[in-house]
Amino acid sequence: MPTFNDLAQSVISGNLDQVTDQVQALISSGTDPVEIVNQGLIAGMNVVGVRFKAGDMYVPEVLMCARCMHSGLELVKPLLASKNIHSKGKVVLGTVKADLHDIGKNLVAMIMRSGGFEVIDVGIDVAPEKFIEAVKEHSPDIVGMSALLTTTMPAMKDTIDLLIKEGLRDKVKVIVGGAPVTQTFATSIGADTYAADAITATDLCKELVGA
Ligand code: B1M
Repeated sequence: MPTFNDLAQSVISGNLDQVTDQVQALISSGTDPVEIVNQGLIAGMNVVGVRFKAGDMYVPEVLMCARCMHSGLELVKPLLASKNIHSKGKVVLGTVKADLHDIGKNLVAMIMRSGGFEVIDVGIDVAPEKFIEAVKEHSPDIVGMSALLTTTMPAMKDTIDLLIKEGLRDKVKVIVGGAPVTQTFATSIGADTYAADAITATDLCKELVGA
């Protein structure tokens, strides 16, 4: 059976077949899907992040790693989803305007669903107006925003400001996250809460809806 380290290495090398085989082997052996994600897939992606920053990896290679991450997540998705059936609340979730990073957001969606939330995933590059449309259409309990770029973090504030302008701010709680986001930033833009990872995000959402 592959180790978590084997899986992380396969993500780092962008080897899609190997990632698929290893995730399937770990699932078949009864390994906790949350551990497969955290200790295998995310651990690999963390190394990719460090190498990308250092200039040791380039965008096409990172995209291969991202593809591996997506495929791995897709395989564990049904296991996470089947963990809970009663809806604890509704979350509209998206990556903010001009930001195309979706791995973390997809992971947050998956863990929230496994925690019993109904998640309406509005995708990437979501303009404030599109968040508002989704709030009007779905009446969620929570709006969740993800940003991975320092340049796109201000779009979180723009979205909260538009919620206020549209008279919707009191009707929803707002949670923000993503690598460059901090509690201080979240407080400064008027979000209700900030989470550093998907599991904390899910726990905090439960607190926000009193579940
Ligand atoms: Co980009 N990228 N990228 N990238 N990329 C970063 C973010 C960067 C930090 C890399 C670096 O330089 N070290 C850097 C940002 C610098 C900055 O702004 N400070 C960067 C850059 C510069 C760029 C481009 C501008 C590069 C270029 O083109 N020159 C470009 C921008 C494109 C755009 O968005 N407009 C770009 C492009 C890309 C790819 C397309 C190649 C690819 C994205 C593929 C995809 O998402 N489909 C990519 C990737 C993969 C990364 C890194 C390497 C990995 C991100 C990731 O998926 N991590 C990233 C480096 C890094 O973050 N260290 C980097 C794994 C994921 C599980 O973690 O998303 O942080 P994360 O999610 C976490 C938590 O943050 C949290 O939960 C998750 C874990 O449990 N979380 C939330 C996330 N959202 C949350 C929401 C919540 C709560 C928690 O509540 C709602």
